[in-house]
Amino acid sequence: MAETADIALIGLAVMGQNLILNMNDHGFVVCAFNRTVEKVDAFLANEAKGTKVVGARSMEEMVSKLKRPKKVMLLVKAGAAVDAFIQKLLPLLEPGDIIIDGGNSEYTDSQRRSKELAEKKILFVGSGVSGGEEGARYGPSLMPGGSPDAWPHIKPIFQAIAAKSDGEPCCDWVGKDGAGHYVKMVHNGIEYGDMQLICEACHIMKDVVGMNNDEISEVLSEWNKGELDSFLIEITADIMRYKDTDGVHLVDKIKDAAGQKGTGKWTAISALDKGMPLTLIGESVFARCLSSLKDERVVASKQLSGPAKSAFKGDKKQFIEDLRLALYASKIISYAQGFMLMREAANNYDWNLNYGGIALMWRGGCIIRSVFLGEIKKAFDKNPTLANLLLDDFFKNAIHKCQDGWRRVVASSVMQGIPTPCLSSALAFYDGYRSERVPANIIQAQRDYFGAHTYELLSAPGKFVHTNWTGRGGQVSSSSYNA
Ligand code: 2AM
Repeated sequence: MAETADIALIGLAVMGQNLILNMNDHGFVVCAFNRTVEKVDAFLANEAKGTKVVGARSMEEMVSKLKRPKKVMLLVKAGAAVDAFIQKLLPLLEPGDIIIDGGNSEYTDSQRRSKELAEKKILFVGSGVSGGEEGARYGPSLMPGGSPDAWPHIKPIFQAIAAKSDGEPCCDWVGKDGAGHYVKMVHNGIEYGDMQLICEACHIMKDVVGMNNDEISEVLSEWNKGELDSFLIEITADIMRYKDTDGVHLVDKIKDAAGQKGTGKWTAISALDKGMPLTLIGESVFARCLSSLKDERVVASKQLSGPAKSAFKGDKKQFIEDLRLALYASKIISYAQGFMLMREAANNYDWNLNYGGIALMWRGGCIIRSVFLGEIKKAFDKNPTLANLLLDDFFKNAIHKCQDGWRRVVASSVMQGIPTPCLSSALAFYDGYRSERVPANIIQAQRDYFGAHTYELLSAPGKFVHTNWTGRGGQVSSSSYNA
């Protein structure tokens, strides 16, 4: 059998099919395979008709068609299906061959697979793929991580098919073992935050200012021309003006209970594990949880009261500008937190993450693509070891410019009883982060009071002491218990 294919792709659901067609467009020969083999025939006879795509009816046939080092990309359901295919591939591959998992895998699975396959001298890549079906077909954001030796072999294919931003591919090497899937997970967490922030802005326009859907849509379209220019603002402007066949806005007919597949939750869990204050993404996940308690909310809405509704009295134009500033500032906080989490993960797992490169990977192709990410790229280009995005001059000045309006918006929402978990927790984070002193000294005193956990004096760093606060109890401090 002639070894003619540049890469094999297993998994012919929409994402897999579209990635194959994208690779084909860029001159690569792809061998397609699927567990249900009939789908290979159907794909070749339909979507891939007239292309250079070849098919295989068995894994052996698929592997025999590949050039060396053989590259096999999996686009199958995350979890057991990936491990099952890896096990079937192992006897068919040789040292130096490459397995790429492009599914929505947990980064811990990619860490494990990297290690297991390295022992067998197979190069493993776990790659985040973002941009949905459209992205996969015409240019996704790709976040590959794993065995660095695999990168030179897959780089030409990955960078060719990726989205481009100012001519540069939205794809670069992220780091070893699970780094690619970790960065993709944080991307999804940030996506949760961005979506919730936009929802809160729409809610405020509707219930604080009293605007209708078309007016909200116009404001979003206007915002999309400036600093907030992004895919999610753009589609939300479309959503707010979209009318159903009966002329009624479709968005008002949709049940207000948000679904989730888990990547936002994984990001928040990882932040808790690593002790990083990822407050905005955490709130966005909990906001979805609260929304899904629809039945309980219906009951509570009839019993729990809030402030009386009042007509908007202020300067509407000024308030909408304040809201834009509040959204922008909160977004800066969310990304600053996301990069804090990635930095901590990099420290934990010994990843050498390229933060500017990550911003560029997210700049185009993916759901959170925005002009704003170009500014993040610039900040890390200027200072690759930047400790926190908030300390970059551009973002520092932006927050300073935004904060008065941001505070007015949060205050008005609180007074009107409109929930703004992300806008307001972002502000609380900002005020905490910029505080030299926070009241955690009282927590330390409380812990020492009830549990003899000891505390450190400002005047004697590193020395932990216990006080017998009541004169009762002993002088003994707790050393073994640390909950
Ligand atoms: P299928 O077409 O044979 O169902 C998305 O679901 C892709 O993952 C499809 O290509 C699907 O194959 C594949 N897939 C889902 N679960 C799988 C499993 N347990 N083993 C192998 N492939 C699986």
